[in-house]
Amino acid sequence: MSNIRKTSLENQHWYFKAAGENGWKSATVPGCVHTDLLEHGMIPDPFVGKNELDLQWIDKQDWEYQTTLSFSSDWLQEERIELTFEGLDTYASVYVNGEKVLQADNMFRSWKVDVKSHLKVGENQLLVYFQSPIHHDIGKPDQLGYNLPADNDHSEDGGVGKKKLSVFARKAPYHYGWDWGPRFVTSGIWKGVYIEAWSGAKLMDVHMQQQAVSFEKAEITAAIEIEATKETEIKLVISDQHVLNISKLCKLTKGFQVIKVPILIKNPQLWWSNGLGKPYLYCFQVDLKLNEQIQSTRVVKTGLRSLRLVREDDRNGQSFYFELNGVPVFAKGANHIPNDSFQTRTTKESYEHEIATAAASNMNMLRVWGGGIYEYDIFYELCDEYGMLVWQDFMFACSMYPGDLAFIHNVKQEAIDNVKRLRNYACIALWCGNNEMDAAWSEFEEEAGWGWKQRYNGSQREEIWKGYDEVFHHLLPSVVEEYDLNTDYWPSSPMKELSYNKDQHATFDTVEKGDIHYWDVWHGLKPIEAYKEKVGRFMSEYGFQSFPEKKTVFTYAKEGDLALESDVMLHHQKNGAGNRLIKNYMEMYYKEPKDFSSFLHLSHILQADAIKSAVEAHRLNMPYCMGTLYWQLNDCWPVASWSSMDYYGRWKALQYVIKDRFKTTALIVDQNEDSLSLYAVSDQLQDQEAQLLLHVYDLNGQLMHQETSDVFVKQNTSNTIYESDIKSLGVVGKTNNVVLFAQLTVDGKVIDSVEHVMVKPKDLLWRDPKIQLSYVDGGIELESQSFAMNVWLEVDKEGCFEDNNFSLIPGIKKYIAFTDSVNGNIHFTKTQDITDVKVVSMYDLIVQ
Ligand code: BMA
Repeated sequence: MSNIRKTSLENQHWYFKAAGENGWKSATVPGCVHTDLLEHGMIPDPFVGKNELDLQWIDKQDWEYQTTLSFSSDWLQEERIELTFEGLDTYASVYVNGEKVLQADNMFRSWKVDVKSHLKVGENQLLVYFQSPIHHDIGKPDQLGYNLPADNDHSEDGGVGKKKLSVFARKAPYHYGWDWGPRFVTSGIWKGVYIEAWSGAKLMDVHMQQQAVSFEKAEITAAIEIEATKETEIKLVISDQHVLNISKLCKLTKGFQVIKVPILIKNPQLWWSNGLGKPYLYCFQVDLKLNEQIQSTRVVKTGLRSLRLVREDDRNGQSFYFELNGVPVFAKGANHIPNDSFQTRTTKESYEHEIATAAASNMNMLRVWGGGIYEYDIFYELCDEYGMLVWQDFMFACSMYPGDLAFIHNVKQEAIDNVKRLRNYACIALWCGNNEMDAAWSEFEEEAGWGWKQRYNGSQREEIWKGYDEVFHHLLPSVVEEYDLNTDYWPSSPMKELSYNKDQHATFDTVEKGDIHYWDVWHGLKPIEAYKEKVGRFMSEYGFQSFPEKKTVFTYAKEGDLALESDVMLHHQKNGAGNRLIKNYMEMYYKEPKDFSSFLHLSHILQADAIKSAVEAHRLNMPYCMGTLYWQLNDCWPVASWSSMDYYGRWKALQYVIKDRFKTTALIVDQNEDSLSLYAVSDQLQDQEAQLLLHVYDLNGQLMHQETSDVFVKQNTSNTIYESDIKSLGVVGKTNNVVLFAQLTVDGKVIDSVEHVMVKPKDLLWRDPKIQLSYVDGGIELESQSFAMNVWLEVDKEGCFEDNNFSLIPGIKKYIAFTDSVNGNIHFTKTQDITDVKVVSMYDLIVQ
């Protein structure tokens, strides 16, 4: 028990109203005005139909939130009484008993203010006044003399014409709209708020700096920040859940100080990313004792590991990979966006569902993309627990920002706050300055980029780049260096290297260095096969859209809206060309879908097939390529998007394909014009002696060709284990009627198996597979009479199957378990009873 008095202001009565109006109504804190209005039935559901467009008035309005605080005289006798807002969205004035105590202007900062002199015994009023972010910033483009580029800012939907205001507010960029997100410019107390009263001394922060970590020892420095109201003697006690127990007597001076305590842990249990080992967590506790009594306590839960980004010249260019505890890690994962347009209503359970999904899908890295928020702590806690590395962007994306001193100062404080908050998490692998700004502006290569700089005259261009250079090449790296020295910084994603010449900028073609966002498939309309040609050192973005499943579509659309180009379907598609692109790509690869429902379903298959091609190309090029993060894991509302899991956490076909293709050892088929290769890609840290079995069947299940061989699968790399020309498989002239089945076994245990068809799905000789389904041991068993592709299981219960969107070869039965995903509990070891499972396959979706 510490002597610090702390009271959270979250569990008390808050009220809100539009400024200048009467009638306070109850409010939820943390929360935001949109969700409070919704709670009172004052607005319709923002996600339904085109309601978004009717709710744009909310951000043109100022809002007030208030509550009452009661204090006893004991509280008021303490020397310090500090009010902390962990987050205010965004332009907020805070008043205590009518007196202004704080002016906030950055959603991403936390604010602490001493309010002792404003408080009285008994009831006190706390009021937060939010100025409309739109009114606050509307004059800024004119002041600047030009509009800054911000292509995703849906200013016109917001009724402010071409004025891109998102860049002026240090507020989640996606609130202003994105190519997968609606425009809801929120206001509110979006994170925790509390009051602490104390006297003497208090721990302000503890940073467990991991100086050097190896299998033998962990050398750590606990950097302990303390604030003291007077000179005093204290004792610091540092312990963990094992034997660590260090005491240190210290003399404090009045004010702020940092005390550093070295810690040595012998033979530490290391933290490993998912797939490589256990993500072991230490629980360090620091107690500050005054007169042998605990005055203040901080707990830091973290994993011990060495982690760095390795960029070294090699014969192919320059490496780009993460090394964890000395092991080069192939990063498998996705880009994460906020889980809700109103992020305050994302629950712990939905975060757990997301991270458990990532782990169950054999991922080991997520990128917290720069157009959203620095995530809540729970996100990183879960990443630590599940062994999920985090590539952390600073919150700047696809825009250029102002570079005036006030803005830069604000960004500096934001960076310090967030680096300090997140630096203890074991998962933090990289700090990255921004998303796509270096490539989009392309300062040193006139012809490249997104055509932004051409919109400005010489001095404007200079001014914009100067601001960029200051923030991303000076300010942010220096904050990382000062506050989180052991984590690497990368100025922009994607980028080749910081060279200050034309070699700096990544393009779709610069595959030898840095990271790449490859969008020539999808935005660039290239065929899916192009994924194979453009494999870089680290693929940090590439993506392919699909619609959400029908159940999800029905949360925003009515039966009558179910048409590709209906107003409502188009409204829930924020990428202008999106619906058409899906249709065009679909025509390239598949037969015509039977009806609209089949079209929705086929869009999942298309997306899954596309991303599968990309992931396989990336993995089989290991160790040249050492990372693949597809765009995007999740959604912030129900929408057609690049996500593999929709707003409700429902797995699309892609999620299952990812789970399968990200297996620790994966068997990959690579077919070219007239040859075929098989790869065993291993992320395992031991070599494996394996057996490869290869069968070719006709679509009725008749075996046409078989081979077996012993193969050696070298650890942590991609191995070519089979090469053949198609001729020798005996399938020439019959490729539309065959399926290749390959299986890798180690000591009799199947490590991976794949089914591969040799022509585009639309060219296959389709016949009714007549799938039979039976319920066994709580799971289900399936078999088919002829080859079935994209077999899809559906049940009227939220949860995930162990596998889905799979193939069935006649004669080979498949057993599938189901897990409900309550509390993110995605475990397939113990299956749960299900009944009424519906099964369809590609055959049922297409016109014969
Ligand atoms: C990348 C991302 C996002 C965007 C996605 C799809 O550019 O960084 O900005 O949503 O592509 O267009």
